[in-house]
Amino acid sequence: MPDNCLFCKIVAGEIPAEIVYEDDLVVAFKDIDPQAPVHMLIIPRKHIVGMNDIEDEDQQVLARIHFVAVKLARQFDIAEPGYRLVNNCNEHGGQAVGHLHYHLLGGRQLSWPPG
Ligand code: D5M
Repeated sequence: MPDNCLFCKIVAGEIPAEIVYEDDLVVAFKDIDPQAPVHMLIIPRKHIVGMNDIEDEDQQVLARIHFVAVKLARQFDIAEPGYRLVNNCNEHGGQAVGHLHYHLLGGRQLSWPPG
């Protein structure tokens, strides 16, 4: 793992986080700066910088992230009336942390288009 990756440190347990789910491929935890009543991040254990760095071998982890998003949406009671799963990619996407992550947001009406 890269020395300076915040989310690798959360995966390794070196930085505390409110973990809501983990398995062999992914970890999910509450966002430190929530933008909605429910706001969690779902990340691969493997260090992948961002969407543009996904490789063939990562298809299983990407499928797992979607599966876990639905599981958490149901668990946190946002499956109905709905939620959003978001990846921010690079500068124009608004990506601040260089370890692939998906925001699971819900619990309020989300607007469209995004800013
Ligand atoms: O989103 C990066 C997200 O990461 C942003 O919503 C804050 C969140 N964040 C940053 N540090 C932490 C820690 N330590 N715990 C939980 N959440 C954190 P981006 O898509 O890169 O803009």
